[in-house]
Amino acid sequence: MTRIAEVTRTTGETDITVRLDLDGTGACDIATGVPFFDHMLNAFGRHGLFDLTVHATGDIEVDAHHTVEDTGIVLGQAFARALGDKVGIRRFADVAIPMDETLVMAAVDISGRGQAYCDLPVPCERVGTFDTELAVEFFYAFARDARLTLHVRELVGGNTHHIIEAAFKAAGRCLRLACEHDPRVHGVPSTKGSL
Ligand SMILES: [Mn+2]
Repeated sequence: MTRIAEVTRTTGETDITVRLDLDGTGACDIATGVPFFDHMLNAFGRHGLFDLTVHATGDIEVDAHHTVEDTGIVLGQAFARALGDKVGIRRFADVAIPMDETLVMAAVDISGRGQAYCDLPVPCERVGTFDTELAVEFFYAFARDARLTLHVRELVGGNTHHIIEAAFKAAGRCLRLACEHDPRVHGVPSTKGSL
């Protein structure tokens, strides 16, 4: 069974297409018009071992807010669709990713309830042209539309680029583990029988 989804969403502010293969090899084709965000989505896909295409055009002449948040929405929708009935998945995972002096953890439950909890303080307001407060906006939008529970927590922070990149790597790796099939799991991994 392939776990692939393609979602396109067009609004007055953004036009976004995401193609996702949960069982890929980390092959990414990312173009959002926001260079640091491209770097983050590449890290997410590469370390999640997802094949991920993200093509976004947005009103970045205003700022990157709509583009980043709406990409989170569309990527979340693609995850929910690709996961399908969730039969045989691990469901839970947690990882901590170091980047030199920085250490960020992510924990996920493919719960069916979309919610993110982020504690990701950063010393700088910008990395390149990227407003650093947008990182958590992405995670909130993504988790809501993927209908999963995501915690992202900075354990030790230093450089702002490192903190945000470690968060995206941790989220990607964590989602890989939670979405993967566990051969010992039969059916949907919930005592309720559905997620
Ligand atoms: Mn980097």
